[in-house]
Amino acid sequence: PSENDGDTSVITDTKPKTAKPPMYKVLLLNDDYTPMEFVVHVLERFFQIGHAQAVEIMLTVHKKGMAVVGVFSHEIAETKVAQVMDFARRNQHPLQCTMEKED
Ligand code: TYC
Repeated sequence: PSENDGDTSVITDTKPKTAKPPMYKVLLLNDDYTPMEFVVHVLERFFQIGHAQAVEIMLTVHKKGMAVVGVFSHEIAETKVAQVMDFARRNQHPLQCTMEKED
């Protein structure tokens, strides 16, 4: 058309070529038996969290029942959960770690 009046064919919507992959929260759960120092050690060792922040997160879990310790790709989150669960079991502590898809 020589004029563009009323032309509704102009495309303004763009489709992303690559969708961003979903991210997963890794959660640490409270229990009555796992020593506080063990939880702090887990946070330092598997999540590269500094001592002061590790103590803070551990106390949040202790008081509130759970806390998000990090957000990762599905593969990394699965690895973290497996590492924590294996380390807890090997040390005979009931510490539970799980993952949940982010909204
Ligand atoms: N509640 C535990 C205690 O009093 C400490 C604890 C904190 C356990 C965090 C698990 O994810 C946890 N010894």
